Amino acid sequence: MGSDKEDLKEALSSLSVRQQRKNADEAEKHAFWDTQPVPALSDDTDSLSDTQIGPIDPAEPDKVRKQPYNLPDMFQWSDVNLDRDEEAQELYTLLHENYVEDGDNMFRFDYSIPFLRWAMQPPGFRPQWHIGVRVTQTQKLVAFIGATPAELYCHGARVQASAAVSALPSPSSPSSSAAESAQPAAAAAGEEGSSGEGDAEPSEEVVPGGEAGDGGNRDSVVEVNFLCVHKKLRSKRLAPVLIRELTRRVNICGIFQACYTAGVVLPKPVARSRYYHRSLNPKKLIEVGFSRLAPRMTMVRTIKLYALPDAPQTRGLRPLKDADCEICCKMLNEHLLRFTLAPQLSIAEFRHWMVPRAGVVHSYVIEDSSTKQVTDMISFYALPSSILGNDKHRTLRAAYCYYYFATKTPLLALMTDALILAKRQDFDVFNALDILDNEPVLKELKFGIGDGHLQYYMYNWRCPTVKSSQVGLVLL
Ligand code: MYA
Repeated sequence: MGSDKEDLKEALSSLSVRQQRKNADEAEKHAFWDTQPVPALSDDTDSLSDTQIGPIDPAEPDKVRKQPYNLPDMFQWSDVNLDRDEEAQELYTLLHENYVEDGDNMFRFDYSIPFLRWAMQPPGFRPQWHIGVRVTQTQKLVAFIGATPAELYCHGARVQASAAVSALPSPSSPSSSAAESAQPAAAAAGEEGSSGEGDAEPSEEVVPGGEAGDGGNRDSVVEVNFLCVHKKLRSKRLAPVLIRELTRRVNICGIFQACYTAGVVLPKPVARSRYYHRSLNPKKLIEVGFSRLAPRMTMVRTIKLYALPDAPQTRGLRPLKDADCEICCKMLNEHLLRFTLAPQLSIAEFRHWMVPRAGVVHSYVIEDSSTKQVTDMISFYALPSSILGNDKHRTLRAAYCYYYFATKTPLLALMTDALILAKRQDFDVFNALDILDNEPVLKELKFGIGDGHLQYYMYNWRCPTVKSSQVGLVLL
């Protein structure tokens, strides 16, 4: 017995040595990220004082490189024009075949074309931030990275290059004049775009926030997404070139900060969140290996366990419509101000992100029958995954919890209705992160914790870490 204990002790201590070594290796080996304005994994960001929160590198518009970065010989830059059906289809195919998979390579995100257009063409989007890489000889699209503008607040400060205007907007004016008038340094300096030499053709006109729809340059950051390199071109250091080129094109437009999420751990997460999953169609989820039958449970009992009412339970629930946008934008912004890391939306952005689009985003409000006022809102988006190597089922239909606010209806009731609505629209599973006010409600509603973690990152912004329950930002 004694020697068993000793063995266990030794095994545990060698495990912890190995873990320490692994951590040290992870902390050391980032040939690309160690050159970027991001905190190192070993940096103690939590002891930063308020005055230390802000850009890591100052914005230096004059120093922004004018020419595109060089790609290896066989490749060329090629912006993807999502308005053209052929190009949207090419991007769809690249992602469908090569984008994010789960840890066991059983599922791969399958963003639809309407979803990609929605995700990448919000108000103020810049076509030159939809960066593709093609094989010169065949013109095949083999890599991509995308960015969209946003206005982001973190630890009470507006995330932006210039310290001039950084206070939180007042709750009564969600799209505050402070935010509207902020001008990132390079935009003010009128940095000129250039398509440079060689194979690139980006036309980088400088129109700071001109297309935002409600005036002024509100963009403080870009949200980066859809970084993808074809499976056959992995580990050839193409990703760092894509990231550098995107950074250059964003800097040219006067923006020097970004945020992004990833399943991998890189220097250095600002927040770490976890996925939770609520079975809507447990039989299919078990058949495809997404979930397992719990010990001592039969399929019949499992189906019963996850059964939901046929219709939403909250009186006054209806789809959000265009006329709701102004007031709902204000209410959502107010709600988001409660979180340490969260965006503020203009009305145009709210309209873009929240007005229902079939098969893409589903948003509902609760309207008080006597006052006709909207009191609550809930939404989810549709992001299916391809099921890899299953003969019976090809697609996992997943709904993802999106933005909401609740002033009258308990969140538990709102989220229950979201589950009912998602089930009614034939989704197999409802996913949510443990961000916003989600966590206590998820536990009540029979969500199970997944194995996936999602890290939140900021580029060129130093600040203390944020608890997942203080994250109010949902990236698609
Ligand atoms: S997250 C989704 C990412 N996409 C996928 O997971 C799809 C499947 N995987 C792939 O397509 C490839 O494996 C990718 C890497 C493209 C991910 N974010 O070219 P490489 C670093 C950032 O040899 P590959 C999303 O879209 C890695 O640590 N960096 O590797 C948000 C290493 O650097 P270092 C990543 O496997 C994207 C280097 O790349 C990621 O062929 C936000 C290796 O390069 C990752 N997810 O290709 C991007 N994965 O040596 C950052 C690996 O230092 C935006 N790496 O460890 C930053 C802000 C930019 C704008 C700033 C404006 C101001």
